[in-house]
Amino acid sequence: MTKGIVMLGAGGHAKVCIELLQAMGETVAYCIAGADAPSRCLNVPVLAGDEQLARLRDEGYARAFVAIGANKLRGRLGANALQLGYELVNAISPRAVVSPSARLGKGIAIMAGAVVNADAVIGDLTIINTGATVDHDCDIGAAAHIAPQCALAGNVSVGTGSFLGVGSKVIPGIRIGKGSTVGAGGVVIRDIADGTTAVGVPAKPITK
Ligand code: JB3
Repeated sequence: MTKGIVMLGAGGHAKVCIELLQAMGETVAYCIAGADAPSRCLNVPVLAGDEQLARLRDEGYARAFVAIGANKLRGRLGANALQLGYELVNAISPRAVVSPSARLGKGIAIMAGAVVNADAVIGDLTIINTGATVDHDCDIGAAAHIAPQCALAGNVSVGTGSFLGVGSKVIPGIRIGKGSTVGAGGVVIRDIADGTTAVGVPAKPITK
């Protein structure tokens, strides 16, 4: 009997990812959270402290999923799980539309209503959130977060660890650097450099 998935995180994002995995027919055995851990997350028991990850690995658990919205922390915890010998699974809603030619990394979340179109590339540990659309030939880096209802036209690239806030729109061919943020509702019509926050319609840099 294959042991269930070990999930890192026990907050709102974890609730959504538990339901994604259960809809895929998977079992989430435990959530591992920080010091503020609740006793359960939906119907899953919660353990406190990341040292539990190694203990569970020793007990034979081999598959993990990082369900934490903070990009840097998700990236770090994902690397830690891989180092311990876990395989990172993907959580993809049966109600998402993912092109057969799209190339998906590991530890990815694709929520209900999301669309990932032809030849798009989605990096490890990235979130394509509820109803977001990533069109043909987009290249989304690792540990990025495309928030709900974002719309990326064709050939858009988003760097590692970047965050596109809810409802952001990006015109074709735009390059958004790594570690950058687009504020909610931003309309991106020019490239955004690494480590930059841009807001508004059209989106303009407010910090570098
Ligand atoms: O915007 C949407 C639709 N979802 C957001 C999501 C993408 O990000 C959501 O609204 C939140 O903004 C955020 O969800 P998340 O990450 O679940 O946030 P929160 O509810 O604050 O839960 C954070 C979880 O991470 C808690 O269970 C913490 O205990 C846990 N945590 C924090 N640090 C940690 C650590 N867990 C582990 N294992 N290790 C840590 O170092």
